[in-house]
Amino acid sequence: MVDALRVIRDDGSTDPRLDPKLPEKEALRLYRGMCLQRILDSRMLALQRQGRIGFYGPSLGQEAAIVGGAIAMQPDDWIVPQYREPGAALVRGMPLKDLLCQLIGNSEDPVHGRQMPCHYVYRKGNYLSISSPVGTQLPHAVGIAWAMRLRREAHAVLVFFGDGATSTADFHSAMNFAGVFRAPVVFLCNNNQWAISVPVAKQTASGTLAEKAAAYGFDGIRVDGMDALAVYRATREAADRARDSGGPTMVEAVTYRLGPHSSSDDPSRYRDEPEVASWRARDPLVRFRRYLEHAGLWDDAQEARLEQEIGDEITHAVQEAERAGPPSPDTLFTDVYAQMPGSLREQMQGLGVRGR
Ligand SMILES: Cc1ncc(C[n+]2csc(CCOP(=O)(O)OP(=O)(O)O)c2C)c(N)n1
Ligand SMILES: [Mg+2]
Repeated sequence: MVDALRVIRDDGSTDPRLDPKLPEKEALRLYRGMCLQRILDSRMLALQRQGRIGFYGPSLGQEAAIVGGAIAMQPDDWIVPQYREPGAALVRGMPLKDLLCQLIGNSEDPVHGRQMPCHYVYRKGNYLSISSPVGTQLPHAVGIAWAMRLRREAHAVLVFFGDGATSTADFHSAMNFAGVFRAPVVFLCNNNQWAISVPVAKQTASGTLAEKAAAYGFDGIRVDGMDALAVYRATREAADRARDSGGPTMVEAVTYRLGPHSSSDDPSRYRDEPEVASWRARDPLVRFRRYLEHAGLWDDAQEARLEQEIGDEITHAVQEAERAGPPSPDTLFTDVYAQMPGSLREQMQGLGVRGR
């Protein structure tokens, strides 16, 4: 494997030349965000199996590459997700209940039950709606970044995508436009080794994904995606440069999808357990916990308290969300036209609902 930037060593100490020196509060916020995403995943997969939500895309193994990247951005920056980053929205302040209501698609779902399940959005946190078609979020992110340049706003955009997305035409269009127009974007590629059942070796003939950036005229950097501080450092530097008119950067986080692609997938049908086990041994939560312990910031009692707290928060959010009823039928018609056309009004009346 080509060397990737790494900050946290096996014993929890850090490379002093690379350590971003996170303040204690930030380090704990990052760890909490990763633990929340981990626990949320197992709870949501269980809810899906019980038929209480329709669909879920977990991110087991990718917590550092997601939360480490999100936390490196400023609140006025934008985050453009693929579909595995609830941790990035939650760390920006998205209420868990809003996420749960979207997963159920009920009357309190911020998008009124109209999106596909597990396609949440957090407008207040500048977190764009999820893109299911692989790669389509990349030109959207570059568009937002270009708008920032035109408005002379010194912000940046962080866009998440997978190794599979690097094979799409949208990846090329987005990288090319961003390079030519120096759009303030950080392209964070979560190379989790698989695109459902297609391994990364069948996705590209390039040695790395990061090196693709060179063809578009900007830097690509490869980081250990199981190391939250490495992802944080690279993303932070790239975002600072972007805000400072230095143009885009691609960050390839080398990571692994330890779980299924989604609640509809069974990875044992296409990959071998020894491969999974070798990556499980590099668990990003264990690595970061070792760092916290080494710095004297964490112990077993704090870990137990955090797990309990997160578990209770999720239970509470599920209870609250399950109390809301289904969306009212008039939401089939609202929010589309400023002036509802007569044909729609007729259908709405036919359904026996009143317009708003
Ligand atoms: C344009 C398009 N083609 C195919 C699919 C089906 N599909 C959904 S996710 C996925 C794999 C994407 O892999 P990757 O980009 O590596 O992201 P990961 O799921 O590994 O995070 C595919 C092929 C799709 N959603 N959109
Ligand atoms: Mg992938």
